[in-house]
Amino acid sequence: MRPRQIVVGDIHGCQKELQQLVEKLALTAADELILLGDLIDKGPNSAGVVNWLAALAQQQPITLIEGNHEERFLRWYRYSQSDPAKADQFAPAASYRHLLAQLSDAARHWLTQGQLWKRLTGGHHIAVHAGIAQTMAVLPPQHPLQQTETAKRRKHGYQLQHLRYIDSEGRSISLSQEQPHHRFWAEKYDGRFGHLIFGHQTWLQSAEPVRYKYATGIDLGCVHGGHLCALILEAGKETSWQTVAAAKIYASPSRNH
Ligand SMILES: [Mn+2]
Repeated sequence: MRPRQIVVGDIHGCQKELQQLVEKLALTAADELILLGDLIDKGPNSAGVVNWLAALAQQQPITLIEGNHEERFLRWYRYSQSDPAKADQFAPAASYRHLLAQLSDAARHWLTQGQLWKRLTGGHHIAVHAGIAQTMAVLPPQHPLQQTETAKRRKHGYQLQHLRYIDSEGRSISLSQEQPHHRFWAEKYDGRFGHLIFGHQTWLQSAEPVRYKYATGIDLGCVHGGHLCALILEAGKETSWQTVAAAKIYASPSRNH
């Protein structure tokens, strides 16, 4: 069998479904897992997911794309080392402390090794957590939120982790500013960087990948009682996909961010 690149959507602490999915995939040592981010928060066992994946990464190539939930947790973690008063102002500081306490040293380190995007074999597909607005001319650096980068490039990195809706000029709209005439970014994306495989935006009503002309969404809302989805590529071409249905509804979909 040829080595596969297997892109996995938002896990959000759903360890049981993740393990079922990986079992279904029957990985060989040459297969690479590419996790689209948002491994943590909302669901039943964030620490279990990260500990398990960090251990799996010892025997399997795994690429972690950093989602907005990892970005926020890691921001809190850095403050907890340098400025505890500021860390305490984070809304979920108590749950972050609990998560940190449950992570193995190896898992905590592994979680800091994420990247903003990855170009897959063959060069045609890019894995990204949220999306890319049509106004972006150059991809930001692959490694997130380095303070040495210019503010503009850091902003672009942030967009890759958060983007949902855009205005008529293609500019990113924050979740609270969203209007009915704004469009989902993938409807307008022109393929300039290749075909994007993305998570972040939940399609609870779909049991299969959601297709746009130049983008494919695979967050099927496992934590909200939907499915955990994996898109499978060989030699740079999509060959199939796999899903596992959630065992239950772990979190209300109304808080979809
Ligand atoms: Mn997200």
